Amino acid sequence: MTFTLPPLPFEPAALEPHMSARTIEFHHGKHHQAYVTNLNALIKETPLAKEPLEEIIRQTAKDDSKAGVFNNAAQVANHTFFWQSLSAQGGGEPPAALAEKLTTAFGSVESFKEQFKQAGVSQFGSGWVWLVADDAGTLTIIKTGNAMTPLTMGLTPLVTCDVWEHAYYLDFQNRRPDFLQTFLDHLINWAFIAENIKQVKAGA
Ligand code: MN3
Repeated sequence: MTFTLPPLPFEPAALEPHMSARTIEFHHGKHHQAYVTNLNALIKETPLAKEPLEEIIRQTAKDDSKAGVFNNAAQVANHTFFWQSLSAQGGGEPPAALAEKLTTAFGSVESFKEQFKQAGVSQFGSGWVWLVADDAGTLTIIKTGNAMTPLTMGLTPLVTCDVWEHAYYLDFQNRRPDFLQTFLDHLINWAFIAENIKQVKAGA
């Protein structure tokens, strides 16, 4: 199949002043689009062209000869997930049931935010920071380099923040910690996390 750029789940200016329309337009319209275009070119007239996106990611994850396909396919999926991780109504306090789960896993909501920020700050170079669940429903924070995704690690992603420089350079220049703090305080989509927890096998 030919992949297309999924539309944003919000208007480009909806997240201002926390994330500018200019950042969103470049990030979605140029970067995310480029991954889609590259992926389509790489799988054209190959057996992978018949497969859904997640299957392409799984099939190419451990095959060095398919690194280009993996990187572009995973980046298509990672970005689609990232846009859903953001909300104009995001940030602030999580709903009570989710706050309880975060407190069980991390000690407190504040401690979750600190640990998530620290993981993002300490990711050397480009990558992603994730809240994930394992099959037992245990919540953990992980960071991944470049295009790497928890989908190939047997983990269910619950939320992500993109820490590639292109995600924040126009708004924050080199200040990745400030970008992560803004994500956690104003943009993180708690409702999306709560919805994703329901998909975990253990039911969390
Ligand atoms: Mn990006």
